[in-house]
Amino acid sequence: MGSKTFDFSLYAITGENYHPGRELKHVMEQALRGGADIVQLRAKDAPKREVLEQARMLRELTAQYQVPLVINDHLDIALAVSADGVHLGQEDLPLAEARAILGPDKIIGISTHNIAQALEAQAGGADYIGVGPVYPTGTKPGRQAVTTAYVREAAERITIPFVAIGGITLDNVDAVLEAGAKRICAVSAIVGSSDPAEACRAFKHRLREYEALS
Ligand code: 3NM
Repeated sequence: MGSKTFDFSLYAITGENYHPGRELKHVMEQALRGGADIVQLRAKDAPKREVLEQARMLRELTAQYQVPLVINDHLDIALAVSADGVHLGQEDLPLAEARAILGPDKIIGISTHNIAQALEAQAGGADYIGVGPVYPTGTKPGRQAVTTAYVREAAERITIPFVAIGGITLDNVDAVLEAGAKRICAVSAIVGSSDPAEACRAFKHRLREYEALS
């Protein structure tokens, strides 16, 4: 496990397809204004040069707001822009290799879709895990939803931070929080919103309400 300290409750991930005609910088700045407290650059289909430019821009922006920036998949880009870490899927570079390259101080997050993967990532020194997709989502089509049952299981058995992800909206977030999530992550419900700042404020409000109850 790394020695860094970081914490977050609302994790905003980029998704450019969701805001045609609106600049990535503008949309993510709104999310940060609304209270997103960690940002991930996720640009699965973009050419690498473009991802690098976006990463540079988001590095500057997230530094202004003093929140961590995580890069999906591209370790080289994370290093090139001095991002705080990377997020890796089950098919990406394995955690041990990523840790060997990045060292102890970078954040490494791992997507998990069942408790066995979660326990493996935790034992392997991940800094946080994603738990999802909780609900079916057009952002990752064709993937079986794990439902809030997996969120509940993670809440009982996982000791590192975990973030619930996948199809989470303001209409269903209460069920996710009730299942024990203390951190939530969204693409479409934030960047696809006509008012990302307001969407983030509303998510943060729900997160705080549940935190106060627990
Ligand atoms: N990872 P939205 S679900 C990027 O389960 C991603 O690991 C998932 O987008 C996982 O908030 C997902 O629009 C999509 O559903 C999240």
